[in-house]
Amino acid sequence: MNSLGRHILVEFNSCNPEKLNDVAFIEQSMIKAAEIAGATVINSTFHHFSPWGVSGVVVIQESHLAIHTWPEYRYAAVDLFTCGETVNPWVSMNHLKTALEANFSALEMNRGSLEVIKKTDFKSKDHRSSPVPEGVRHIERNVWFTDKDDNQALSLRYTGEVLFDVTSEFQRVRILESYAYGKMLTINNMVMCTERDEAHYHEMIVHPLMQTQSQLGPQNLEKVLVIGGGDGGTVRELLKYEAVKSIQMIEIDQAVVEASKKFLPTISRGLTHPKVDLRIADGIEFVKKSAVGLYDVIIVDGSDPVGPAEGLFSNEFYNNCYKALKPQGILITQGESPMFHQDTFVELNQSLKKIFGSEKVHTLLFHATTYPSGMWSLQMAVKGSQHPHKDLNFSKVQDFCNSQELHYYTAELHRASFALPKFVQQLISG
Ligand code: SPD
Repeated sequence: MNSLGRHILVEFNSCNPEKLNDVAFIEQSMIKAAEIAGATVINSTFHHFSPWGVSGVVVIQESHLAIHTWPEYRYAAVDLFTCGETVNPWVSMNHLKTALEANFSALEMNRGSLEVIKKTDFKSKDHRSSPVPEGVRHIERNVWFTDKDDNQALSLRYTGEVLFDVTSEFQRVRILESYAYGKMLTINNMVMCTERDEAHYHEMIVHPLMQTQSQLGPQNLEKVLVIGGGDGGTVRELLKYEAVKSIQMIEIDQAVVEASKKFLPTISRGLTHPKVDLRIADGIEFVKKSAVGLYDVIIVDGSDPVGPAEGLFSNEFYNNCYKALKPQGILITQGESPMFHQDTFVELNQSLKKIFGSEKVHTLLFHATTYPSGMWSLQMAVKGSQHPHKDLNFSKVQDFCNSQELHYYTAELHRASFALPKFVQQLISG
């Protein structure tokens, strides 16, 4: 070879788009492609992009193998650069052709033509780095899950193994194992919860509401309706109140329940409790048909407003919730982020104010460390005259917290969560 290396650029067309959008599959196929071609894999970094597409590189001792995919065009651009004669790039490309169910066309270039460049007597002054001993091989995989919109993202590194992956009639539900936050549940490439920080969300969607309602006496906590919440975290927190007699839970997607029961037992353990009546059904339809004045408490623990959760952000849905509540009833809903989803945050607040009255809607913020921007909201709406903190007996709240060994919520935090930054106040002041 009269050059330093070979660079193969390949156009993969007519690929299977699902495969092009599966970051774990792409990473595994690329590593395999490098290995069977005779390369020594050093590490890999792969990212999935929302709504679709994957980019990644496998660094090999002989240089690199890189890919960028466009599922919407059924197209992937791949390049392999290899130094020396030990790697056969065409073996890699044939493997990828089969894996992606693709056609391909390719261009091969010699890089660093020895007709043009000449070797010098350069020697590094740093002689400390020693070669990797024969037989010792460590592949550092660097696979990232990314929850993003067009301009912002949150990424978590995970092992690359997908523990659960079901595309139901509604959405794609997965369980991945992240390094920093433990196992996580994702829906359509958005983080729903992680083992490490789920308590922030689940304690905050339940306890400020239940403590506010407790002021009216335990008989006002008896009948609870949860829409969504298929992972079980919300139900687990509700079961900490003896006064709760029944929880009607309506989750649209059996796959969410199945994934959580199998892989997130600490979150889902309440789902089989005798007080819980879990039905797989459409929560929007369920509330539409509900008897008037039936529930003390309604919790809307849905996903983001794309796919089946879109209707959980509509006026009609909250009108129906209002009717389904008892005259002294209370509701809370996840309210998206004032930073990441500003428009949805504002619209939801306005819609609840129209239905419940502007004095009766209270916005809370908390730290959602694995949702994009990290700043997340909940909207609490009361039908009676209860106020979330004006007359609250804070020492009673703290006694409850101590007795339950909570992880995030405290009496102090209850008050603090309603204290809004100036810009958030301005957003919802209209
Ligand atoms: N961006 C994520 C918003 C998800 C809210 N629901 C999470 C479900 C946890 N029970």
